Amino acid sequence: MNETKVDWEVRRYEVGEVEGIPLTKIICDKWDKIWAFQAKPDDLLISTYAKAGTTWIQEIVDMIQHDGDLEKCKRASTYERHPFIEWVFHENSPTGLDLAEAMPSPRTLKTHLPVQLVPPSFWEQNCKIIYVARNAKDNVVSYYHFHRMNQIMPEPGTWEEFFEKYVTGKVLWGSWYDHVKGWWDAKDNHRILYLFFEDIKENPRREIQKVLQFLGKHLEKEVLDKIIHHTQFEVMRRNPMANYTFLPPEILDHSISPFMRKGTVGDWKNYFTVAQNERFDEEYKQKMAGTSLTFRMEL
Ligand code: PPS
Repeated sequence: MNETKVDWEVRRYEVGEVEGIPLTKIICDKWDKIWAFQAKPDDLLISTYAKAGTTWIQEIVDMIQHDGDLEKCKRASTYERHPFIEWVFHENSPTGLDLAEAMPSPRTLKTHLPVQLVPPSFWEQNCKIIYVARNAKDNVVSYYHFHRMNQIMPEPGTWEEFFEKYVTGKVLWGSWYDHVKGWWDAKDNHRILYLFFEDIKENPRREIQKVLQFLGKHLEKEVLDKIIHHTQFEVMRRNPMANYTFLPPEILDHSISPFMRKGTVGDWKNYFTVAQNERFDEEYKQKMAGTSLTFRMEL
């Protein structure tokens, strides 16, 4: 990937806001262009709150689109295969928009934007969208470790400090609660397949079949078996085109915490204190009151 060869400027991002949602300042500065992004009817958008299983579903979708052809899926890194529409590394590297605009159709794109910030052309063009949600407790643990290893994310502080920022929505891309609920409501009016990390973990075959159906594809059992194998945690962890070792170590320091860290459900139990868990459950009840959306925190 060419832009990895540029002189990376490694410093932690400043944070700004778009309509009350914390985003990196460099994204806020380019917001008008991002909002004006022109989606095409055959674009597929993969949307998630950060650390909800984005890379996992990206690999599953890519394998499906390429009929299980491993070599084709190794043609480029996750970042290049599926442009991250709102992302801006720094001034001198191509933005997610640049990569998307340079890509021939049909394109598969990635976003972490809350539903109200998705560029309107995606709705106008009636694009298909796959959303993956992950339970908040595992999500916050994963996000914390990602901030530790990613040298350009804002400083996470201690686990206790990060936990507070997360539950109050003061992290990049904003409140987990608003994100998962906003997309949940949107699925009733748009072409959105809403999946759960926990379900994919529990039964990848069943969930991949949902993706196949949504994409209008049929694959032979052997191909499906191959996709299930190739997209399991242990295999993806060793795939240099999917495990984020393709970014320079100055940015992602896997020795602090690997990008492919554990890939499990219930790891939060190793981090939440009893007091944090009580506080979390109390707040969770209030914030999730009135929604039909439910999560499993363990399998
Ligand atoms: S990002 O930076 O937002 O795109 O990160 P994202 O890919 O959404 O989330 C990373 C977490 O997903 C886990 N992961 C997987 N789990 C199970 N199986 C597979 N194949 C898989 N691929 C990625 C990854 O390990 C991160 O979770 P944690 O809990 O930190 O391990």
